[in-house]
Amino acid sequence: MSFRREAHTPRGGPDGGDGGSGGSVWLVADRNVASLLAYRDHPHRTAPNGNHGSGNRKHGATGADLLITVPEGTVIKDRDGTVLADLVDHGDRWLAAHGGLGGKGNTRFQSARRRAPGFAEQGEVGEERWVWMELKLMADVAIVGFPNVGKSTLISRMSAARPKIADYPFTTLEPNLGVVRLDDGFEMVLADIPGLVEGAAEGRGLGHQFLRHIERARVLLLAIDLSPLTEHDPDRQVEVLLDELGGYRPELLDRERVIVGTRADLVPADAPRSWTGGEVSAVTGAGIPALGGRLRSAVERAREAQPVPDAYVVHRPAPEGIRIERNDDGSFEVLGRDAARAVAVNDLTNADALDYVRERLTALGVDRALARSGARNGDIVHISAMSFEYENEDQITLADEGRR
Ligand SMILES: Nc1nc2c(ncn2[C@@H]2O[C@H](COP(=O)(O)OP(=O)(O)OP(=O)(O)O)[C@@H](O)[C@H]2O)c(=O)[nH]1
Ligand SMILES: [Mg+2]
Repeated sequence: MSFRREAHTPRGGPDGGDGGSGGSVWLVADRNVASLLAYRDHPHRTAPNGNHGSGNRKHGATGADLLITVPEGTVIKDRDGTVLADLVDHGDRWLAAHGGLGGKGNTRFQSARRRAPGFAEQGEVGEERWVWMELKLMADVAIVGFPNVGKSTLISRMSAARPKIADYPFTTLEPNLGVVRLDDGFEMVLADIPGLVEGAAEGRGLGHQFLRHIERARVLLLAIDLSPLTEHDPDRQVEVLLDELGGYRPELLDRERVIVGTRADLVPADAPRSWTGGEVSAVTGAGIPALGGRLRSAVERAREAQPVPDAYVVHRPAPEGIRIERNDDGSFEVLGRDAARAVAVNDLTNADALDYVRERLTALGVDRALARSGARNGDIVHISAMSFEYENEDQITLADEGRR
């Protein structure tokens, strides 16, 4: 609230500008985010307030929207499990909490009857809510290899996943997922899947069941056993694996791929070595950082190459109009954004302000709605932080007529 003050105009008119609206909080799907871990550590996110309006009809600046990124495939639910939004593809966004509208400056309340409004509208309180986020994981990298080559050991070394590890084939019967987090915060999801055998494409071993899980991965990591314990030498393993992948779906051969030799510590120091594909030992940790770097590059390439789908905004219908509820103590509650705004003036001891509130509530039909809900003269009515006694002139008239 402000009035113009100049030396030669002692009683200047109102000149308070509007307050700026608060920023909203949006959740945005981003394919470069792989987990919701950041929200476990920092669950509270707040968009900035708008600024106050000021004299000289200056409007306050709007608070910037806060865009927070979540992985593709994040499902958003409320407390009771109702799905609010499903952010499937890169760019999909959902308005999680609406910033409050800025209040109108006193300039806006000037009228023929109200020359010098001595009140201004309060800014609306921004929305505040808890949401539950759940991630339907999609693997960036699927680890493909013969049984018992150390796939599960590798994922347990690179992520927090703790799959069963044992020295026999087909220890892993279901895919295991793990989030790999590099030092600079880069994240990718690794999938450890059951071992593949020759003839898998025709259904041998765990066959199609596991190949299905590979289909959606962006990058294939071929884990090739370098240890002398294996049936096929490394080059033959690569050959068979590629044959099986191609036999199942030829396009899998066009997928980004990284090849790495595993169990490198089991190779005798004096053995002749022909393998040049890079190697790791999940036991000693040798080669693990380098493998992380190679996978990262491949994942980044694959994410970039993926077409950006048409992003869409997930809408939720805004509550409209006003609603009346009865409290346990018999008082009435008037709910609804418009009603709350009508009473949000900064000074309710100001007669002009009260006049304005009355006008607005009547225009919104609050009187009629209260009457329909059975309000009687003298009942207490709450709107936001304001309370008043219900008083309906029609009722009084009716009562008077009744007595006559
Ligand atoms: N020395 C050594 N042993 C390893 C290494 N990685 C895995 N192993 C051992 O190799 C065996 C098989 O490891 P897993 O990780 O279960 O192999 P897998 O490829 O997941 O096997 P399946 O799930 O059956 O397909 C276990 O006994 C591991 O301890 C390694 O880098 N060095
Ligand atoms: Mg395994």
